[in-house]
Amino acid sequence: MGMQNHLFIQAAKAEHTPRTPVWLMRQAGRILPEYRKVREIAKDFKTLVKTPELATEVTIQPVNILGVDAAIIFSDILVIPEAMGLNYEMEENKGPVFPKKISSAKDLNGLHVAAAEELQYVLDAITLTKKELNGKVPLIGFAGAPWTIFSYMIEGKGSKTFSAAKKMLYTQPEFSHQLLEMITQSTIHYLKGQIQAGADVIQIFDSWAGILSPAQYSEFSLKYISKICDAISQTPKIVFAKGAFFARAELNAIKCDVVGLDWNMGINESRALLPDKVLQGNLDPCALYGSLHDVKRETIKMLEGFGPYKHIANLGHGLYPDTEVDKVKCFIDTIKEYSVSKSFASK
Ligand code: 1CP
Repeated sequence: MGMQNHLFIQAAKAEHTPRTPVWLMRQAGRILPEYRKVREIAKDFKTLVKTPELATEVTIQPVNILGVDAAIIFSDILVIPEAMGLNYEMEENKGPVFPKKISSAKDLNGLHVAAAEELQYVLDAITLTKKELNGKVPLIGFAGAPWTIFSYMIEGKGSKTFSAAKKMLYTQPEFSHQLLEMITQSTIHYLKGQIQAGADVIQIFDSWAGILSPAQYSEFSLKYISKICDAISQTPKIVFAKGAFFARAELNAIKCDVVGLDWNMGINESRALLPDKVLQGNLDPCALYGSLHDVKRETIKMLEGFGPYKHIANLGHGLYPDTEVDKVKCFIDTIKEYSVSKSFASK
């Protein structure tokens, strides 16, 4: 089955493309009224994630409605702790909560390294999505970075400071490494399973990278992301480490193809620190609150900053839920039109 739109995969492999490809983090399930309809049918988030037909439907919605150049499988990063033995609940309008959390080494007794088959519902959703996409655009598989997953397992929910998780790094470093290693091995199994099921590219989300010091980041996060990248060679890999501006030189040295930038990371500076990587990003999601005129101007500014080569257009973090659909379309259309009008192919 041939792929009709390879722009995203080509760009992820640092090949020249006729225009810059675009997709958005959190493009499924945040802003589309069509999503909310499916969500109502499913009743709750976890049922939606665990029903391949419904997960497939919401994965494909942004491809058809917004015209993005890649789909990302509808799931959550927190399926990994659940597969390891730590169940999560998704509270309406609040986010994830773990009824039990990990507080000490003895809690590791209830956990195991997950096998890919324990997340068969995600793998089935990937297989079905690939079939339904029928080669229209590539499909991105994903997982949380071990540090970000660790943070939720220790805190039991989201946090502004993640101070309980950080306390663990300071007070129980050995135990922290033990748990991070279990998450890493589970994630390797899971991502390999996703690739076998049909994922064309994988992205690792380190959403809470920016709350660690540079030294802690190397020791407790990057080391494990690097292990995952070393273990996976079948597809291009994207690493998005939100807030880890201080780790860009080190990110250049790990075995990934693409590095996601947030809006605090300057483009020229990032090019200099990441000469071997394709860059993804990095418009501030809040820029989409502006008028259509403003969105267009900010998007063009971003495109001019990156230039035509080694760039995948995206936001600097996930879309916010109250973003208007026409602003998102304007962002996407501006990228598609701009690239063509500038004859990127001749560069
Ligand atoms: O009921 C609902 O619809 C709940 C909202 C929701 C959705 C749609 C959550 C709860 N997760 C998701 C899906 C999701 N999560 C995807 C699907 C594909 C896509 O649209 O991109 C992806 C890639 C994620 C990844 C995810 N989940 C991250 C990493 C990306 C990021 O934004 O930093 C994180 C940190 C989570 C945890 C999570 N899940 C949901 C919420 C509200 C949160 C954040 C909680 C917090 O602030 O700590």
